[in-house]
Amino acid sequence: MSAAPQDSPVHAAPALRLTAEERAAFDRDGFVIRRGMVSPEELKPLAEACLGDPEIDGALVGIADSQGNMQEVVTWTDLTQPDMLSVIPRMARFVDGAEDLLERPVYHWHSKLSMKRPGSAGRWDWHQDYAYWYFEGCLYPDMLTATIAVDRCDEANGCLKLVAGSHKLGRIEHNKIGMASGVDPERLALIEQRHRTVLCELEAGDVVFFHGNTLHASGPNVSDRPRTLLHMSYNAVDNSPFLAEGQEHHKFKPLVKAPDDAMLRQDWKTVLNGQPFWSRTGEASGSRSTYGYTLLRGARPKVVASN
Ligand SMILES: O=C(O)CCC(=O)C(=O)O
Repeated sequence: MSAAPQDSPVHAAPALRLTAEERAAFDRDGFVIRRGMVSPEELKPLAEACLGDPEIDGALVGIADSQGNMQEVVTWTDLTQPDMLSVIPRMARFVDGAEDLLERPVYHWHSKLSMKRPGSAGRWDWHQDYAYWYFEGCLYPDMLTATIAVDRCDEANGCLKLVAGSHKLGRIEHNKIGMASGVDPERLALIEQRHRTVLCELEAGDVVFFHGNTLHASGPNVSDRPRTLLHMSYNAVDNSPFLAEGQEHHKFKPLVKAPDDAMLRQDWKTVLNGQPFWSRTGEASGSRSTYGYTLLRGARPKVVASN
């Protein structure tokens, strides 16, 4: 992997920059969708890797939704590895998009592959991401996520749902709901009377940028197709967590942008097996995080080749 030369700052190609209209839509709705931001050719290695290794090197963990059904994710913060998953979140089009929307420099907060197997019942209950990031020490909600649809996502396989304009509600209290946590259903019903809920149906390669306070959820996968989203979250550089302990992985670290042809050139040494995932930190199945999420199945220990 080659880092960008210091004397030639990397910027997304003009065609990949968000337009003034797109930035206005994000300010109004709390999200904006850019169709085809990743071409089929660019997406191929990631899509193939996810299909070929749906356990993501054994690191995928199962988390309960409010009703105790499992959804599966793997999360990472470090982007210094020679691995595909360290390169994609550094690509200029996503970083520039985040900076254009937040109107200041950003760094990588964390990324996640969120996977729903065919016929899986797990859903994401309604929540704002900043409701959790607040407790991780960020003073401002100036954070967002750029999500790449790795597969086509529609209602049947559990696409994202977003409440337009909900980022203007500020941070909403989240409570424990069953085995998970989320927005109080009574408050949600009132919000839904005033705001439009949008089914975020995406073709593979479409990207949605959504604000840290935008309410979102997703349903079960009742189809015979997998549903994989790559969520890449960014924080404003001046909003690094103030907590002295426990948030070292989320503190500001300079982000070296990768050129926009990195996916085309497959500018990595390993695909899915070089990344230090959080899920390897060994929480016990059945444990409940401070946020109210219950871990149903931990990651498998990493198999180290012996020779
Ligand atoms: O992937 C999804 O359906 C939603 C994931 C999500 O909301 C989250 O990770 O906070």
